[in-house]
Amino acid sequence: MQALRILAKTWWVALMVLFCRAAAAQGYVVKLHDASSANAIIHEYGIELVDWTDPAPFYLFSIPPRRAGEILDALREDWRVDWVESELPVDSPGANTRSRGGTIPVVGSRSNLYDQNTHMLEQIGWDEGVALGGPTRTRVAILDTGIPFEARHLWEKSVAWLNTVDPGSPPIDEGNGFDDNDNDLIDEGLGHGSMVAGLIDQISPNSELVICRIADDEGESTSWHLIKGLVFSTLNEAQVISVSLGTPFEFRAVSSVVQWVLDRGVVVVAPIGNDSAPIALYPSANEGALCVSGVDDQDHRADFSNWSERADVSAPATGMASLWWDGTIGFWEGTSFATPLVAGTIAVGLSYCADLERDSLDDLLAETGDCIDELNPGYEGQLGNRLNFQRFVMRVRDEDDSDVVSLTISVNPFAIRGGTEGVGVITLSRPLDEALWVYTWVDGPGTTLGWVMVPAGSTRAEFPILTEWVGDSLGASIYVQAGEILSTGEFMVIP
Ligand SMILES: [Ca+2]
Ligand SMILES: [Ca+2]
Ligand SMILES: [Ca+2]
Repeated sequence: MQALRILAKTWWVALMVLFCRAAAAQGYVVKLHDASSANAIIHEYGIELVDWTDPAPFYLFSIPPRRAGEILDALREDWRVDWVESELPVDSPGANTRSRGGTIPVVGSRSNLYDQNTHMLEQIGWDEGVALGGPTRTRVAILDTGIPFEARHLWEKSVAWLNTVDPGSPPIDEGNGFDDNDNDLIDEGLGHGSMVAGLIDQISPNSELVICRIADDEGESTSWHLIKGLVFSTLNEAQVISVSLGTPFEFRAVSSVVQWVLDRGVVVVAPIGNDSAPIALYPSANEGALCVSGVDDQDHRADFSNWSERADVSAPATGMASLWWDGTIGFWEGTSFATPLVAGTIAVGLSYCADLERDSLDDLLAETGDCIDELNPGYEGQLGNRLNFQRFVMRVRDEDDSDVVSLTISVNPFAIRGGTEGVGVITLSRPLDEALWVYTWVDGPGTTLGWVMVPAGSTRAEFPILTEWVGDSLGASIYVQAGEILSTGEFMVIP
């Protein structure tokens, strides 16, 4: 009897939930011509304003279903409304591809990841000296499922964060153990954002981060969450946005907000999709966005990657390791993970030349990439050239016409791994005709290390450092005549 009662009660609750769902007001995304008309619209139509993006002109209204038809017709005719569209789903293309976590701890030390990814890094021509060398730090936004709670090194680089899945909480990549979307996969999006963030951090270790958790643990998001993340990242001065989400349909909300972001000089990088089909998902297919296709470790199209003439560039999408949500190493495949390789490469490029012309980025990626058409018969011109990190960054650096030389100092992440010595790296913003002596210190300008010479025609010098300096600040300065400092750089030595 008890069991029956519980069953009956459960059945009644389930029916109520279904009923409430059916009756629940639907969200509509609206773009207004003028923000000042929002209040008048709410009152005139008797609808609820759920959320908005000041100063961007996007609004989320809630409209009761029984009046939706009539109100939508009127809104579409309203001269104050640019367009109105239902809040629509946008998902992580990776969420249903093969994934697994690992057992190798990676938090606190990137070197395990570099070891795992040796082939991938060689394939794209990555170079750590170049990656660490730009004189400015680029700000990269990651729109995904968040980052691991344990990843202190990423939180320390994060200058702003947003969580639209669980508003008010930090954007932690975590799962609830339930199959919320009823597809027989539990938390299939979990770890997706950690993987993307880990790859950005490997490719572009000096970048600052803006972290937006806009997709849930099932890898699901909506056009409104995407709007929130893109606007937030732009307002927080992200220069590059890596967004590993996609939909096969062209939504006005997505096209419109992507254009709003591009108009502000921000670079949007997105995956082509994993359907093994001749289509590019949006936002990668949006005009002005950079569309990334996926190749395997031999530069053949990854068997799941889509292809399209919209593809701007291809990058490895298989067999790479990154950060997993629980702080170990994760392995996952998908164009979602080719995307951060491109976003990270552009971030390094911008660290050498922050005012690079954004409109020509697709041409620069094509021009500096490696042609893989011969390896991919039948897909010629539909994957893009394969990303070449070093050639791209060097080409961007040549665009920088500033005369002043500046320096950065960093620690080679390959070098500090349990031994007693590491390698400090000094990189100049441009080569000089004569050798340059750079003054170095540790622990504030307290302890002089000595002078390090950057040879004529070179931009780089290395010097030994001790692991007992972990936690200390390592610094370098270029002096000009009369002891005046022209440029100085500092770097915290972390394990
Ligand atoms: Ca699921
Ligand atoms: Ca879940
Ligand atoms: Ca494009």
